[in-house]
Amino acid sequence: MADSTIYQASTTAPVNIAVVKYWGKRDPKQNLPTNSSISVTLSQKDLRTHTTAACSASFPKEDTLRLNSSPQDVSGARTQACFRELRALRSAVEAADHSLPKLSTLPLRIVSENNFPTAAGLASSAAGFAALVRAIANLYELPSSPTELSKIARQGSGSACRSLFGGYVAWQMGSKNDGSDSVAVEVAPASHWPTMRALILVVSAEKKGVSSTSGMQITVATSKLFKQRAEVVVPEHMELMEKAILSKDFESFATVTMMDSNSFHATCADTFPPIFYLNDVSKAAIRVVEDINKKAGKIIAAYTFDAGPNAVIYFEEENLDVVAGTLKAILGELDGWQGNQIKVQGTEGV
Ligand code: 2P0
Repeated sequence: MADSTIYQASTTAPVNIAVVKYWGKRDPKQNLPTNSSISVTLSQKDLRTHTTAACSASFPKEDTLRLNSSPQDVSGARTQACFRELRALRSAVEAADHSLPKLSTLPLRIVSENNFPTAAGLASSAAGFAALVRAIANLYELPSSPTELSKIARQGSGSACRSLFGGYVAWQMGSKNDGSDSVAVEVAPASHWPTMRALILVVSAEKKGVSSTSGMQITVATSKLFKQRAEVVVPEHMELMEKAILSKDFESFATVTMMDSNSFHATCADTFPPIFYLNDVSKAAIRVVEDINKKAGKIIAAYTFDAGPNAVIYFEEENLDVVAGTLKAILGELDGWQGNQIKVQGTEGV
């Protein structure tokens, strides 16, 4: 009789918001980027994916994935790459120890839930693939480090490699063609800078018009500004950002964050046909942050925007009232206003 044991493991993964942005692939198949990036991991209390991975000989033969109760297509190259690589690692472990159950040959059943709206453009693919990879790695009891797993999560979605760590995380672009050095590493744990906060302004919860994957491909192919960004601007921003984080220099952190967001959206506007992710409310948020900083006489808040109109505002806890209060007073009638402070996620529990 076939063994009907169900093996399973669960995990959660947080959302990360880049302060030096990933935009452009030198190898679209493996998600190898044209530049390095740095992100801040947000608290799982507010934004996270919870995933359970299970396998059993009693399951139907096909691998399955449900996200927020809806069946998802797992036949895409990205999900398949994650399944394949994790199975290969488990298979090597099984080959070294014949007493272990042969989980690598069993069908997988993955169940994921986000505690935030998937459609809101809040980096759901980053938390999603990070949770999927770590849940299966836990199920297979793989000894892999987060940096090792980041190589697999990267193939699911580039930004997912950074969600395997808490705190401040760099994705080193690497230079090898096989992707073995394109990995995420910790710059500093959240505990290094415990006063850092993020505030999310959901300007629009609609799905974005141009997906990141196709948008960045058109940028690489058509924008002349892009080369300057990838080769000159980002390397400079990476160096300044790492220094700002390590020395907890908020003004420098904020300046680079805002300039890098602006540089990324400038290359989007320089794409042909142009890509516009910011709308009038996004631009109003930029002006409010500028006013807050002008009134304070120093930089106490920083805006950043990904591939959509929603703003993430970074600030230090002591400035919560003035930053959140001013933004709310001017923009607070928005449907998706999320005025709660969001802490930076610690490494513990990640
Ligand atoms: C980032 N973004 O660094 C940048 C900033 C959007 C703007 O990473 O094609 O969903 O799956 O590798 O990771 C969004 O791109 O793209 C992204 P794929 P991904 O966070």
